[in-house]
Amino acid sequence: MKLLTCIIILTGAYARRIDLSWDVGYVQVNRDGYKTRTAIGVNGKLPIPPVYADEGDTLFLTVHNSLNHSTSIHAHGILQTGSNFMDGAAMVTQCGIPPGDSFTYEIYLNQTGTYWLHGHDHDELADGLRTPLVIRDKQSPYAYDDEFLLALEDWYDASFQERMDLTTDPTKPFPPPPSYPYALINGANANFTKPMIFAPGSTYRIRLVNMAATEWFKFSMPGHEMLVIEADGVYSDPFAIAAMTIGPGQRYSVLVKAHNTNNLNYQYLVELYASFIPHTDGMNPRYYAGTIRYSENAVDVVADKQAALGQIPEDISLAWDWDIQLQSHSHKPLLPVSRSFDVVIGGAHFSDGVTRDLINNSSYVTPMIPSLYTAKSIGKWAQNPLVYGPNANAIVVDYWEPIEFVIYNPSRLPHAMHQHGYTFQIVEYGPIDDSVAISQGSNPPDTPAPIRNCARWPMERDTVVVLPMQYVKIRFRAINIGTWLHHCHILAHQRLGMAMTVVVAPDLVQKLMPIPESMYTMCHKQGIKTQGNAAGNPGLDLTGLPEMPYIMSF
Ligand SMILES: *[C@@H]1O[C@H](CO)[C@@H](O)[C@H](O)[C@H]1NC(C)=O
Ligand SMILES: *[C@@H]1O[C@H](CO)[C@@H](O)[C@H](O)[C@H]1NC(C)=O
Ligand SMILES: *[C@@H]1O[C@H](CO)[C@@H](O)[C@H](O)[C@H]1NC(C)=O
Ligand SMILES: *[C@@H]1O[C@H](CO)[C@@H](O)[C@H](O)[C@H]1NC(C)=O
Ligand SMILES: *[C@@H]1O[C@H](CO)[C@@H](O)[C@H](O)[C@H]1NC(C)=O
Ligand SMILES: [Cu+2]
Repeated sequence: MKLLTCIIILTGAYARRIDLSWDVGYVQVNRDGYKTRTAIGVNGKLPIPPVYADEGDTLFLTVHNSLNHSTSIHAHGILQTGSNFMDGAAMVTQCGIPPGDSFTYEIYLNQTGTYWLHGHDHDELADGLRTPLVIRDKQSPYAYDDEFLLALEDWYDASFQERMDLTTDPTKPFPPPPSYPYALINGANANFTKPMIFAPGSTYRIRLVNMAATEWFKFSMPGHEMLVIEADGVYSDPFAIAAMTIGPGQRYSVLVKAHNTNNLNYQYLVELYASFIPHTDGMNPRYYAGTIRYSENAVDVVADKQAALGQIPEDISLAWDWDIQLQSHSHKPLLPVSRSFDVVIGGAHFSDGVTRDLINNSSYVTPMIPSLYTAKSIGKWAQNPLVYGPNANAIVVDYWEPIEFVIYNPSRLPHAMHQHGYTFQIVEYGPIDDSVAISQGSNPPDTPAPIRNCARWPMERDTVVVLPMQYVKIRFRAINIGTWLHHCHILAHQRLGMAMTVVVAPDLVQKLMPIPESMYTMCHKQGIKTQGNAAGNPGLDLTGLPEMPYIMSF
């Protein structure tokens, strides 16, 4: 009895239980000040309040589904060590929560930094189901007096499904006409965000989260020096930057020291843009300015947008490659490599008239059985990537194996590739081989990008931008067992197939990973099997999987 009390007190002192209850349902909202539309909110509201936690806390997130299709929640950047089944990727690690049902995620927050929670079923994040998750340190390596959070979103007139219908209708022109979303900061029109109040001489941590469905952001604080100290929950050595770029899914923290005087107020600048949308004044890029207020009576300095954001080159391939210069604060050495996998990302026109996205010439299709349940139930066959389905784009790796991906992008768009369950080291950026470009129907560039190597202590993060006609080399050690999605965080690309499954140590999944019975129940309620290969059959018998159209041209 005494011992038990003692344990309870000890854990109580160091870790907290955070209980959240989310009723996910439709809401009518005017978020940008221009249009009221149907969106997906929580407890009848949008935005969803950001979640703040402390290192070591456990988040119990009960999700009730009031939508008319299944839903799930993914904690983006949370490693889920040993708890792959709580990762929230629908049809990879669970069946979606059926309409009318509830499920409680138990998420152990043994990390610190800036993360986000978002829907991972039916692209619900694009319609509002997203909010930051901030995990404060017990002891931060950097001192600051206070912090601000800027949650960046893109917001459209139409729902994601309506926009996708235009993209995938073979009778409509491809690509569809450009859409010009507005930017939201902390849930409202980014020009009307609450001022950041600065006290003279204080140091602030500003957390930036790009929660956009498809777009990119630039950020600058003219008149103040920004020191990057975090990328995707990983601390870096301080890195001075005047203007920065943030891809979909990425997060940064910057430290900013306030001036010692309070006679001037300043602005911070945010630009939302997409390289593939024509530049049109006032539409793309969208420009926003927020206030850094020192005093009500101070003179407002209007920032010179061109001088600030103009420092970022218009050429996207020069604008997005600064993160390889970061060094991890932990100073972990570069990992060795046991196996290196080429990952060629791209797009192609298919025989049914639809243009899809690819990894290695294969467009991802969700299996009929969640991949984790296949790994768990299919015995020794789990080592064969084919059992996850020919379009799960699976690779199977061993426990503790240090693996490398060389992600080639022979396309004209940048992609933001996100790995579930891991942070990876960024090792090298460089030009793709001409042969890779030609095999995907692209012309090799006249001036190939130079090779850029990482610093001595490579930075780690969970989402990396792969520039057009370039490759990115990443490495991680496969210490986290389960089935982990690797995909582009531009949601339209993910939906169109730019995804693959990294299966880590299925033998250990079978031995060690318990799957809560309530998760299987959610499948059975929807008529989804929980055993067998991607088609729910034994071994390699994949009969029953839908037939995929074939590639007509790249
Ligand atoms: C689901 O709800 C949305 C939003 O109210 C609506 O647009 C859609 O038609 C509904 N779908 C079905 C199948 O009822
Ligand atoms: C928490 O993370 C640290 C590494 O950051 C690890 O050493 C430790 O084992 C983890 N604790 C648990 C309970 O998983
Ligand atoms: C935001 O305000 C700036 C001026 O500070 C203006 O140039 C810009 O057009 C505004 N953006 C939008 C989308 O209204
Ligand atoms: C992609 O294809 C290349 C070349 O066939 C192969 O080496 C690589 O392992 C494949 N990658 C994946 C992720 O399957
Ligand atoms: C994709 O298909 C093209 C055309 O058949 C081929 O040249 C190329 O090697 C394939 N790429 C991969 C990664 O398999
Ligand atoms: Cu993409």
